[in-house]
Amino acid sequence: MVLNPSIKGGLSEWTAWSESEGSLRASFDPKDSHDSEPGSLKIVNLSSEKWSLTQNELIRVKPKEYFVISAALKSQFYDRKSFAMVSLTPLDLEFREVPISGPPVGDPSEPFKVTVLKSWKAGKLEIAGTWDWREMNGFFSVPHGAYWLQLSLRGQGKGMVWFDALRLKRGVPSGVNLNPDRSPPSKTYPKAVLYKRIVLGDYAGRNLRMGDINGDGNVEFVMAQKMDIGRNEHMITCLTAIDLEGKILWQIGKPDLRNFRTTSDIPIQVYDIDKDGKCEIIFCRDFKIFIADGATGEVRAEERTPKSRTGYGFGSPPSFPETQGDSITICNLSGSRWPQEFTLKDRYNNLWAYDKDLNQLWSYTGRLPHFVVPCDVDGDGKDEVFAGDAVIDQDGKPLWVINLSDHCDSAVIGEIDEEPGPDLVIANQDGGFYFLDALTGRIRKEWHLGHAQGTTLAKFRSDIEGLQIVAQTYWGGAYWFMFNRNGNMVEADFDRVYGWVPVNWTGDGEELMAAPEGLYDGHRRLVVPFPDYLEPDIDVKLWVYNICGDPRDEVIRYGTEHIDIYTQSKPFVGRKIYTPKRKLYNQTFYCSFKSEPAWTEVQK
Ligand SMILES: [Ca+2]
Ligand SMILES: [Ca+2]
Ligand SMILES: [Ca+2]
Ligand SMILES: [Ca+2]
Repeated sequence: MVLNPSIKGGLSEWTAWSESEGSLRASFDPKDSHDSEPGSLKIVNLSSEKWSLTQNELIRVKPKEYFVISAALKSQFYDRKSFAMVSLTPLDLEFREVPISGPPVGDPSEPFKVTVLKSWKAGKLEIAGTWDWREMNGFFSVPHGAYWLQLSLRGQGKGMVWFDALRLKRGVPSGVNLNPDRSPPSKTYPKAVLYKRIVLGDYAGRNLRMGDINGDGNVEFVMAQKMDIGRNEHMITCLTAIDLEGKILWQIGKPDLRNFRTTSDIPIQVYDIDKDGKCEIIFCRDFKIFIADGATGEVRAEERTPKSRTGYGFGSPPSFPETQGDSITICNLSGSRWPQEFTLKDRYNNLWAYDKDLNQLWSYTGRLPHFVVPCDVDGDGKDEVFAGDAVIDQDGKPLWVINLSDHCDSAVIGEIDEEPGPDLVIANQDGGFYFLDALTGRIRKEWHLGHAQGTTLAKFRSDIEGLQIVAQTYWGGAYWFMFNRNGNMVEADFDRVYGWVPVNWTGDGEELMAAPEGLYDGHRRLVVPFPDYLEPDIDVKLWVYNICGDPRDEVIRYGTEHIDIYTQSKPFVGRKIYTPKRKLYNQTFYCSFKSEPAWTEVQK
């Protein structure tokens, strides 16, 4: 079936609605067209309110049917909060909207699991800012319980938007595999063995950081608790450092299990900023930035956090004169031999850069993501910082700014496609997944698949050229996708997600994906189940680190009461072992995970 709604033939088939009476103008624009037929539908909205045009006829569908939706959109909006979209709403047999329920199976890429995932977010093509015609494509599976789809064009804010070449087609994009591989894997995997089980005390927190904080060659854990303050801010209440035996090394603040939960990142990283072999603790608390000695927790340096700024007003307005900080990212702005700077951000408007002595270097105001991504994009040895809507040079000046609908949940920058030069992949919530040239911001490909939440870059499949991108959606449908290096979809799963943390389990160059119950390969097969795991039903989180034995990863699985560390049952055999390049010190809940190929000769 091809549905080609008559958006050129007048408005008799649509019902118009506007929150602000008399502010909506919808008309046929004879002069502007994207496809070979003349004209397009032009909508002018004169108010900052919401509007919609809903197609009178419903589209008959069955649950689990696959559709590709495509359209060309062009926009001219006057502020950064305005947007428009093509939208499909799933309806049940009684014409009520079908809610999407959870919890998602697998690591959902949020720090929490919920049972209701709210309204369906797939089947939407969103645009914001000012753009010439952009072809936009989406792919979806009709949600369980939905028998009708209602098509609408909707938006909010002052400006103009044009729609053309709207198509809805039953089917699957070419080259996409929908089903997990049922055949046995062609290789055998070392089994997972429980290396350590740490029973946590009243200091347990959803936020876990790792690093060698005392220079004894072993990794330690720092757990953070926090409480909500103000409108959308949070404050670290307690930091506790424990060793691999679960012994408390030091504690800052007062532990309280009521402060376990968190729904976002918090401003703390564990990182050796002076390169003396012992990690420092860089964190915010009580409206101050601290650098504390990792071995003792004693404060070495402190500075007041920056003055609050409303910026473009995304999220809630600031509650306090100074920012409390949302996340900290280590970066190399000075081009030194190791990264010695960091950025601090608020939600979701401002970013401040600091050196290791807590001098503020610059600040930026834009549409901030959850967690910025540092990477040397222009090849001068100094990091640029991707700040959600811009790549910012090391001196604070943007190389480019882009205006996409919604905000960035996660992103990765790396050598992804075949053309030399870094590429950027953005998961921009309801706005979609984007593949861009990192140096110019040019969009090479975009996919509209739901609430784009996670992007991971790693080598998951030896049968696919280059690295793969694993992507997840969350709100309104937890779906999982794999893309090849050209941004073409190769795998899709609308029933579950598998996790986003890559695991170098075998050392043979192919990584696995960490899920709460074990490790999946790039064909969605559970190849390494975790033995004896506890807390099966709650939202455990996963991370990787080389904690013991050879350079292969151990998997850290942590919940409310335990940290479990899994290692391999067998030693590595071979002449060279996979040791991918990562920045594990920049830890976030928001799946900006990059694992790039590197190998180490095994010493005889
Ligand atoms: Ca240590
Ligand atoms: Ca140090
Ligand atoms: Ca650079
Ligand atoms: Ca290891």
